[in-house]
Amino acid sequence: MNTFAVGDVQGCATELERLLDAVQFEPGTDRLILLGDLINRGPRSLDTLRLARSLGDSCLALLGNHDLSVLARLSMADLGRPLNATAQEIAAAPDAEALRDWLRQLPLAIDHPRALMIHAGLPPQWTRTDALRLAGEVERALRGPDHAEFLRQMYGDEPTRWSEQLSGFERLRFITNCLTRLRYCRADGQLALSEKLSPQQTMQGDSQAALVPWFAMPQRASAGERILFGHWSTLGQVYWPRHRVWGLDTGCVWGGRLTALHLETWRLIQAPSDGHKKPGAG
Ligand SMILES: [Mn+2]
Repeated sequence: MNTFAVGDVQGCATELERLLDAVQFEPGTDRLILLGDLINRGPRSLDTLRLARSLGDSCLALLGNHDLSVLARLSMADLGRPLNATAQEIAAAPDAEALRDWLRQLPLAIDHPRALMIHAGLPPQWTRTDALRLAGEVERALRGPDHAEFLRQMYGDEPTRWSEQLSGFERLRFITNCLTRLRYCRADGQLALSEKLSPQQTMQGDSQAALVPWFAMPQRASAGERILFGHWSTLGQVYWPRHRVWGLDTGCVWGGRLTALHLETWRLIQAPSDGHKKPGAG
């Protein structure tokens, strides 16, 4: 059995098919793990969802911020809010309900023997066990009867500091923001959710000096754990040996590459992008 963890596909189904061909992926024998942001931005979101779902137990997938955003839009459309192009395409499909239900039961963290897997990041206070337990709280909310209300309450950058005392939607929002959106923390351990630049860029300006990539935070409680994540296409480097983390979003939808990590050998396999979006185009 071969296990391949793949970074953000973002609707680039053609590149995903190319990558699966390149590794001679055998459904039923091999396993594909998608690190979130399966959809949005790219040209073939619906096909990406259908492909992932059609693989059954041979595909595990994480929820990313884009997947959650489409779920939220589909949910808010019931209130008359407009859909974006991806949500529209999914809503109009004959298998829309099945795809939406499939998305809604995806996890926010995967406890794999070879690594902890998340879409974005962890705050410095959480251990691996914390991350899995707290991801479970959001997963239960998404699968439960109040999922539409959770999706409506999900947006926002507050609170910025973790406390086990947080409760209700504030607690769920903090957990969701870490696992699906986080790139940087401030030196005092608060989340800095609006920062998207690469570490090289943030180190150039004084105003950004206090920002630290989440995985480089001193005394991070999850230090020592091997962690795989996506979400950060401007990172500029896949493997960070000092921190034992792999950032597998290599910007396929921006004209970069789609990257797979073979977990049995730690070998990287990449498929070139057909080139879809210019950075800044949404
Ligand atoms: Mn993302």
